[in-house]
Parts: sequence; structure tokens; C-alpha cells
Amino acid sequence: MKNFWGIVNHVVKQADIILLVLDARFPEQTDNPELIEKAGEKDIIYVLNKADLVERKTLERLKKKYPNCIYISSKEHQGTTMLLHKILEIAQGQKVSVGVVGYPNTGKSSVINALKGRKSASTSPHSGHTKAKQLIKITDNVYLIDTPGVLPYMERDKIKLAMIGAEDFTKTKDPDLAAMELIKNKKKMICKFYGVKESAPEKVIEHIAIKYKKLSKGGEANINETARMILRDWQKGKITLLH
Ligand SMILES: Nc1nc2c(ncn2[C@@H]2O[C@H](COP(=O)(O)OP(=O)(O)OP(=O)(O)O)[C@@H](O)[C@H]2O)c(=O)[nH]1
Ligand SMILES: [Mg+2]
Repeated sequence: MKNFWGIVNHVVKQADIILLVLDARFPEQTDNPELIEKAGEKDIIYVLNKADLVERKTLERLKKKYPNCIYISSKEHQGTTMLLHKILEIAQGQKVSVGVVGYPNTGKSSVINALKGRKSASTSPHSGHTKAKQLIKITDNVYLIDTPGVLPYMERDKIKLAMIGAEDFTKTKDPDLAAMELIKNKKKMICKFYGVKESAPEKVIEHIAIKYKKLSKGGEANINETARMILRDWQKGKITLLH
């Protein structure tokens, strides 16, 4: 995974306000204390994106945990007006540049497009998509800066990174371990989505493999292929309790 801290450090220094974009499905795991430390005294707005993929009661719980946060669904354009108001409130009529930062794949570029009202920043279900900074004008006074995703320096947990989608599902070396970790964390959602009964993570993968006919030549469950499918569906935001 390429390291983009050089670009991000520069943006954090240059920006007046920082938007830290978290994935609402894994807020703690996509929080980035290093970025907060680097932001120093600057205003930081926590943006919990992908709110359309979590239950309302989860959002309510998280609201208490992250007081200065805004929930948004970039996909469904929810919460964007509130976010813009918050930026304007901090800006107090001054021209501001707003650095949009966070883990890979949390939806930084999508948040920018949702604020802009049309597609200006390139997005992708594959993590590590944005590779340079990009300045996008939102209003005469508000400029957003899109940045590549970065991980805290000490973040070495490859399984966690694959689980949250920060490492792409096509690239991860241990899809089975990452999928098991994901199932451990989101068992109800995953079992409901694939229509299998809740059991131990390894059993869940096996049941999904059989149901979706992901079998090896010998006819047994193809765990790696199934695990990658689960990680892909998660990363693409297909898995949700809401439908
Ligand atoms: N369901 C849902 N999907 C979203 C939302 N925001 C972004 N996505 C999806 O999440 C994936 C990543 O979005 P990007 O905006 O490219 O994420 P990024 O943080 O810019 O990613 P990198 O540039 O790779 O770090 C894409 O498939 C988006 O369609 C959202 O609010 N809801
Ligand atoms: Mg991006």
C-alpha cells in the first residue's frame, strides 16, 4: 500500500478546517489520532459517512460518542446541508480551505461530490483510488481539498485493514482471516444478507460457500473465494440490515 502522508501532511498544514471522514460502520477502526494530533488547534469536523448502511439506533449511540460529528450519506445526499452549514459557521464569512482526510475508502471523495452536488472528485469501490490532492470549489468562500487515504504510522494490522476495506479485497493476502474478523464483528448483518444461519465465523463462510456454489474442484467449500466475495460485498456497501 502506497504511503501518501507527504501529501496529507501538507494539506493538513495548509487547510483552515479539517474534515475527518470515518466509515460509520467502523468508526473506531477508521479514526485516526495521528491526523488529529497534526491538526493541532485547527477546527476538526468528524464526518461519519455511509450512514445509509447503519441502523438508526447505532447512529444515535455514536452521536453521543462523537459530539462534534455530522452523519452523512454521500450516496443518498443526506446530511450534506448540515455539513456545509457547520463549515460556514466556522468560516464566519472568511474564505476557507477544508482538508478532507481519513483512512482509504471511507468516502472522502464521495463526501466532496455530495457537498458539491455533482461529481468533481473521482471515486471507486477499490481503496487507494485517490492518489493526489485536488482542490474543489464549493462556494465562493469554501474550497475543499481531496486527499489520498492514509493510515496511522503504527497501523500494521493487515487483517483489520482488509476487514474495514482500507486494503482492497482483491489485494488482501488472507481473505479468510479478514472475512472471519468481519463476521465476528457484524454477524447478524452478514448472515441476514446471505441468508445463512448464525454460527461460528468459519461455519458462516462455509455455509455461504455452499449456498452460493463457491466450491473447489473436489466439491468442498472454496473458503478463499467466498471470503473475497464477502469482503467485496462489504467494501461495495452491499451488505446492510436495512433491506
Ligand atoms: N453506501 C454508501 N457508499 C458510499 C458512501 N460514500 C462513499 N461510498 C462508496 O464507498 C466507496 C469509496 O468511496 P470514495 O469516495 O472513492 O472513498 P475515498 O475515501 O475517497 O477512497 P480513497 O480515495 O481510495 O481513499 C465507493 O464505492 C463509494 O461509492 C455512502 O455514503 N454510502
Ligand atoms: Mg478518494
